[in-house]
Amino acid sequence: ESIEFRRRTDLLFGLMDQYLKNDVFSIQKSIVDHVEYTVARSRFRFDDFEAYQATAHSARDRLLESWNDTQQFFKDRNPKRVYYFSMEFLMGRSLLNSLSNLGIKDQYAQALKQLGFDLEVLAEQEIDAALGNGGLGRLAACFLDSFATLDLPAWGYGLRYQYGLFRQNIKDGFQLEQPDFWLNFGNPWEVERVHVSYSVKFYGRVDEEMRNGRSVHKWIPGEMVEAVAYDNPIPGYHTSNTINLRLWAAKPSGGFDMEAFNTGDYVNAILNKQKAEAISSILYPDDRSYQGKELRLKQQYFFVSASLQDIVRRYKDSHSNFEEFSNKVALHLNDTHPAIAVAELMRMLIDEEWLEWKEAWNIVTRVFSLTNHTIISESFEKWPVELMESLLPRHLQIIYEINRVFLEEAKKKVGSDFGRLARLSIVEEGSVKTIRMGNLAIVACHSINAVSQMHANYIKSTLLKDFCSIWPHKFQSKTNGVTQRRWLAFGNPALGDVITKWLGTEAWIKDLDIVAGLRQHASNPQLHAEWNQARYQNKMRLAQHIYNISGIRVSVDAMFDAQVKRIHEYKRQFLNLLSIIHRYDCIKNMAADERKRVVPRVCIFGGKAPPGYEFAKKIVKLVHAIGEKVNNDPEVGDLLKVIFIPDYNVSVAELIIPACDLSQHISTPGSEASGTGNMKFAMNGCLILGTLDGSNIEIRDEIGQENMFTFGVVVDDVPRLRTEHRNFQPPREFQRVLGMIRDGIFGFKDYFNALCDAVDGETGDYYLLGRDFLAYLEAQASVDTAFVDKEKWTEMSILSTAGSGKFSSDRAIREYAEQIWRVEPCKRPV
Ligand code: 6GP
Repeated sequence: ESIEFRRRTDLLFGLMDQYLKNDVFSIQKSIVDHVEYTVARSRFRFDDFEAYQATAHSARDRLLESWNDTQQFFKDRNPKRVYYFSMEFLMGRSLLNSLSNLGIKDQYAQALKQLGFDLEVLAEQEIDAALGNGGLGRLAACFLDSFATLDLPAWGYGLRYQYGLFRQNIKDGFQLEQPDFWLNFGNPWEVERVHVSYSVKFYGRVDEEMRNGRSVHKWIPGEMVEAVAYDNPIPGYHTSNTINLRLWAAKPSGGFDMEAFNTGDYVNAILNKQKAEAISSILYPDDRSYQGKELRLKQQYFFVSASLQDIVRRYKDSHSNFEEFSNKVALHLNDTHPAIAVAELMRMLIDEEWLEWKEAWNIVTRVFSLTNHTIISESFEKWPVELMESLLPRHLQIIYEINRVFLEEAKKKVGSDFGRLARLSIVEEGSVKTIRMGNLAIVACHSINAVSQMHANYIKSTLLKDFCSIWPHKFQSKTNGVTQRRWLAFGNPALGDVITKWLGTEAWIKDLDIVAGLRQHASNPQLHAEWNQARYQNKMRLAQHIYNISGIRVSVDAMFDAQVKRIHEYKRQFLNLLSIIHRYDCIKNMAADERKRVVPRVCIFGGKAPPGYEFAKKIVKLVHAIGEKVNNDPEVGDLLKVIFIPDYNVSVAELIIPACDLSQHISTPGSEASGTGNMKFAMNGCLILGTLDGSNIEIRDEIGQENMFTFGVVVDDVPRLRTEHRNFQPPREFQRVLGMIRDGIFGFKDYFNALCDAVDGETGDYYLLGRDFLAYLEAQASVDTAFVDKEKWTEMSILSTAGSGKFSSDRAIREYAEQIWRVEPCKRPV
């Protein structure tokens, strides 16, 4: 047998080209081979899309080599691993990012050029992977990039939705949602692992029996669904590590439901099984509002259960008991969406691994940690007890027991302050009894972190106050960050080259703090020239895109001013629009020679409104209505343009962010937990107009107050100002612009009434637009003044980039690794 084994091994070695070669010729060969054998076209005739597919497959081959070796290396070393659980990963495109991280982009560009293709053009063929809504999902994607780049033994776990975030179509200025069936043309960036699959149970009943003098619970499920793994390799930058994002897809399970097959209703039995696939079919499109829908809880449990089974199996490969579990495993919950994992791990340890309650709880409380991403208490998920009892009967029992033990403990600390105990309780009494997933997670996690300093302070004194008073040590702040690779180095190569030249090194791509070195050159005219040249190129590219989608020509000499993000009342796109109306009104009332002094602006909006959110949808329409009026007014010309860029997503962001002079982050203080768009813009030398909310405050501290435009009320005053609303008389300017909307200057006047009522009606301007209006106009005026002084502006722009070192996700992930997960790098040698 051993001779046979040797013979086979020798044969395999002989067959293997140790590693794929990355010279131009080998790359060309691999691309045309994929054209012929994967895409199944003739190598003599293929179009851009087919060329993209073949190129992607060729890149994938290289990713897989690195992926296999990294996983094998992790297996051999067996370090503590961190598993990042997230319902959302907003990845965007992969081709350029993968090639750049692998360090083979130039070779690919050259290889394709000789074949008659342009890599950048092919890259545009790729459909975004939009498995997320916005902030939280994009943060998860940036974190994966940093995990890999920092050589951390990390895995991402999530759901492989068949429909990503809806596509936003605009018809007559209204948003229409269209399904994003992104897998239609196949997805070269994933590997289906048919053999990595687990059964996930739902419904049914729990039987209790005695075994060896101990009462044991047996969950008899009413439904079973298979979770099949799809692996997505995530390469790090300039490292040989490639980590894994494992997404689960639901498939009908075999072997179950046999009874149904005997009833004679064969066809319906099969159709019913087919319904299982619905679990992973669609991403819920409302960020931070939940509707208590059964399917959503099913999704959450489905991916959590499969992931934990996978993790426990991996652990058991090298351990015979659970003593080492918390030294080998860190489980991170990206918001409370995966919080059912707490109960599921308890269930597995007790019901399947026979641990005692105390032992199991000891493990659970050492492995879990949580990030909270929001300030609004409504977005803390709650599940009706009735729903949980039917879907996850055993988990409900476990949650009750966790709560009972916890409240006993809590009583020792807070005495019989029943109001407080009721707020701490995982179970909320009321007309509908619910399970508070936030409380469940907080009770179980050893660390709960906010996403900016301000967010941490704020929730500690509001939402989490009661918990904070009993467990102050559990709460931390980890300011968000973004990957400078996707968002600066690869997304804005023109500026990236200038930065590299002036710093004399590319090292900033892995260590963003180094960009501080630009400060010493901030007033150098030569740098100014190169800086503006790079930014000009980007503006041209965006102007072309705007022309392509709208037929509107914008002047690249105008200030490009963007507010791009999900549309929400608290983000105050409406405030921006009201100031645009004010600007328009001023221009209209000016004499011709006065107009010469107006600083021309292109106001750019982008963002999706949650499908059921009327307010946000009206905002989309209002942007279009104002644009329609302003853009066609010959008296206004280039002085003001209002542009809505439809279907804002990661790749559209990559186009907009490098091209803007100004970006707006103007939420009411105390409502944006952090924000990450602000960081991306600042890194790219775009100045920020913002309120003192979320991470704007830290950006100001890093970049300097003098290089930013801040305005408005401060967070501590917000509650008081809200209650004093009745005595507040909004300024004349504010009333005038609202009047213009109400009078139908932009048409659709009845339709927009609801927007105006929200800020000047009796119910009272909750987000304080009226309060902030004059301060905002003043800030806008100083933006204009600054823009006229080109030298000053360029210096501010350079200093923005120079001050953005802290906002790299590498810094954030390093802090998480050291202070929360206690995991260390595990770098595969080349
Ligand atoms: C967002 C926050 O709104 C944003 O401020 C933050 O930057 C981002 O998370 C990343 O931390 N929250 C969400 O996207 C969300 O769905 C439940 O919260």
